[in-house]
Amino acid sequence: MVSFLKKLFTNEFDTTEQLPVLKVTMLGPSGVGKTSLLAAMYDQFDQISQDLQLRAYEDTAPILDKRLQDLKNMVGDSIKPKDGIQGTAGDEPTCYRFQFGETGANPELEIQFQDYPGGWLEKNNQIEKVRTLIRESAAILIPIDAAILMENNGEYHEKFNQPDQINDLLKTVYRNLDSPRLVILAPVKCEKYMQDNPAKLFDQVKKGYKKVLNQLAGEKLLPKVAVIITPVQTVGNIVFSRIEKRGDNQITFYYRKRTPNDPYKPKNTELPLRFLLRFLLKLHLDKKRNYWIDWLMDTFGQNDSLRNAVSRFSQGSVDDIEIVQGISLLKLTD
Ligand SMILES: Nc1nc2c(ncn2[C@@H]2O[C@H](COP(=O)(O)OP(=O)(O)OP(=O)(O)O)[C@@H](O)[C@H]2O)c(=O)[nH]1
Ligand SMILES: [Mg+2]
Repeated sequence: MVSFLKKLFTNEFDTTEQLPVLKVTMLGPSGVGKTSLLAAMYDQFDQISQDLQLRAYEDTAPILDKRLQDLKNMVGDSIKPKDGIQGTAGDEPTCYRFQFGETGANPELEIQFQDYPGGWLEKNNQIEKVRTLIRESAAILIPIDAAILMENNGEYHEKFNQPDQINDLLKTVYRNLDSPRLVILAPVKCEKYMQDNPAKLFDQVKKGYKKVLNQLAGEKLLPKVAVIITPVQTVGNIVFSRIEKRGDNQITFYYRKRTPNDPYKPKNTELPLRFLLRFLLKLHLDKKRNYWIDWLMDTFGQNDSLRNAVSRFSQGSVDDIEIVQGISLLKLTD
């Protein structure tokens, strides 16, 4: 029903007007859950904010609706995530486009999420495309496969979450940064750990991404880069169960339902977006101006009602997040 309504509204809401564009890159190797996270964020947004709306453009809605259906189907009897969903394919990054604005008013902003096949991180001829995406993006969203991070003392973390490759990428792209950026570390597939011991999950993220965090906390980047950790439960009620190893390279992580009748019940899927908007609003309030933000901030600046709606949304409950650095880039009140 919701997706039907979304489609209906998508058509109505579209305008031909050119909106200011804000780009966000999904960054991470194949299979961590980039596309699924995006679909889950989109699905839950309506239910979380009454004042604000995020509408997928016509070309975006069907792909994400399909992915959502796949996620919801995971709450079936047997769960074997590595089999379930097809990875992102193609030679060009997929750009998911959304119009963002106040409910009942014209959209004010286009938010573009850039998604690409995670395999590109391992291909020399494609890595330049990923660098360009990051360079053009105000924020990057790094989904982390939490089971891989946490289980077997993180034995598979380097190999499958590839923190070193991410570190190398940021080293090149974030050199001489000319505008503030937001880095969101988002553990997914984290249902079990958020239930058992959230503090341990946060700790492991900081250990597993130590080089990245050290780099971003360097003298030059510290004032310009905000870093947050926000675990997102994209499915809810599906928890890690076991690892199966066949030969050296065939490793499968299995998940199970907590109890047989547990429903699809995502949690905290709106947090990344909440912080993204908070980051933008803060930039506006600080009047930190630069080439791409200029245009964008004019939007917030001229529209008090939108600014207030964003401010309300972005200050909602924030128990399950940690601001690692850059609180001054995110703090709205003293
Ligand atoms: N248990 C569980 N599995 C998930 C979750 N999110 C994604 N998955 C599974 O993880 C696999 C990879 O998810 P994708 O979203 O396709 O990952 P991706 O990063 O976009 O992968 P590429 O497109 O290949 O780069 C899929 O089989 C999903 O079913 C989650 O929250 N919990
Ligand atoms: Mg994908």
